[in-house]
Amino acid sequence: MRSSGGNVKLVIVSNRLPVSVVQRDGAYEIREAVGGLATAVRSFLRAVEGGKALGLSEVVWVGWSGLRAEAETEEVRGRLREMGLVTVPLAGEEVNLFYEGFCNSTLWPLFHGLIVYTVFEGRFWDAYVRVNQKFAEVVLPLVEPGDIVWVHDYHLMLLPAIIRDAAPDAAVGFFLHIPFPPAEVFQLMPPPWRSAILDGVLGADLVGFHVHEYVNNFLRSVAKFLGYKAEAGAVYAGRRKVKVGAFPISIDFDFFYNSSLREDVAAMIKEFRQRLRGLKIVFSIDRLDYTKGNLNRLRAWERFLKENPEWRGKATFIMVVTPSRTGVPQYEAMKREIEREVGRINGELGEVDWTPVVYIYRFIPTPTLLALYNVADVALITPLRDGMNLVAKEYVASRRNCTGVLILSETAGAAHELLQALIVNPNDEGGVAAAIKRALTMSEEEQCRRIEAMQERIRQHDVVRWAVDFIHALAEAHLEAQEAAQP
Ligand code: GDG
Repeated sequence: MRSSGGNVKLVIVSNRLPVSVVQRDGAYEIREAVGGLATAVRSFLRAVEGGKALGLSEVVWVGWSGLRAEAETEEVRGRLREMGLVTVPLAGEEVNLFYEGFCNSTLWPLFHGLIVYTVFEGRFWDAYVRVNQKFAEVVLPLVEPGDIVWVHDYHLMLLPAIIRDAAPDAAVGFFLHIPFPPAEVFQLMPPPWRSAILDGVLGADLVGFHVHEYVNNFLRSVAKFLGYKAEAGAVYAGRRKVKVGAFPISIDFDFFYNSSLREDVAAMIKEFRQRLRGLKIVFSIDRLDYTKGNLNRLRAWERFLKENPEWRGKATFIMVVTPSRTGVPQYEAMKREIEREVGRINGELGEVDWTPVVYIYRFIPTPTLLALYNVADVALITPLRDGMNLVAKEYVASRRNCTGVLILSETAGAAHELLQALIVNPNDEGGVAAAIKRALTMSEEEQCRRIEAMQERIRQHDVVRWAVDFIHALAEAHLEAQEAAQP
């Protein structure tokens, strides 16, 4: 990699661009995309002034726009290009088989350990191979020797090896935003696919995961299924050495910490407080997804209210669910089940002047989200499994007044860092109900002690540190690999 102040370009590659393009009444609207990856990488780029602060000459982001290829016009491509975004057009069939198929019906559930949801279909795999190749065809013409290519997430696990073969002088990094499962779970994947996936990822100079547990799972799979030597943060693949490490993703701490100082947010906080009339607020927000544990959460809330009737009328659970992956059948079914449960609980326990669960199913604007983080007395974050979970960090960072309690699943990556949260098992209904009670009755002194300690952790390990640490480690790994390749 060229050293500093030069003309090193950073090419970020992810399945989705950080914007969504939607077609409405013949016109195209470009909106910010929801989701952890887009939020994190966008915050990092904002903080480093689009890469200038790191001495990068240019940052280009390659991904799918969300439009079917048929609908993507030259005008849209031009508008995106001006924003540094290059699209990979996907045809309707590819969206079905690659995105909704292999990505969201095979890799997503398997990697989260939800084996019963996992579908293994040859035509999904074939589409995965084709689309990874298609991404390579868009990425490769942009890459010059010395550039950095940073490939993100489970949609593109074959891409690092394709890029390495065609552009050996580029530094290639891969980061997985979801858990890497234990080898016994990964073993369920048909052998030719699982070997191709591991070899694909190992095309990178550096492979990053959120926490050590995923690093170890990956190293075990590599040793078990490929027979490579894998130890102490590295894989020896023939003559190549690939570095593997933990890089916990994070948030723009100051953005959340300072949110209550913003006029628009402050006004909304005041309005919410008036409208909520002293009710204690328990809050959660997630994309609609079976990994996020909304049903378990609702049942734990119900159990809390049944076991502690004195809290009825005094606390409300605001559960925001953001539409996501609307084309995958399990998601539609889960939405219906959440709606049924919310209706049942409100019907059984509600009063004319009190609703046990306030359920919001739509995307909420960022200022509203910031205001909700500020008014929530408790954040109830109970995914069944989650790579990291940025919402937990955002809530903690928003609590400038040093109050608030975070209840967090032990099965979220964030639990490895946010040690002062009330840690629960999402399937332990009684344990979650007890944690809610403990949170609602915790002294302000204890709340502050816990919040401060967690804020310190996030302040020190923010999103810029995540990305900069990764990019520096990548530069080093690439240099080492180049030296090792010298005859
Ligand atoms: C994946 C991994 C990992 C959500 N709804 C709204 C909204 N959001 C924002 C949140 C947060 C982000 O989206 C969600 O991030 P998470 O990390 O919680 O979850 P995933 O989308 O599943 O992300 C995850 C992450 O990648 C990063 O590596 O942590 O484990 O699954 O920033 O605030 N934002 C607004 N309105 C919404 O309605 N404004």
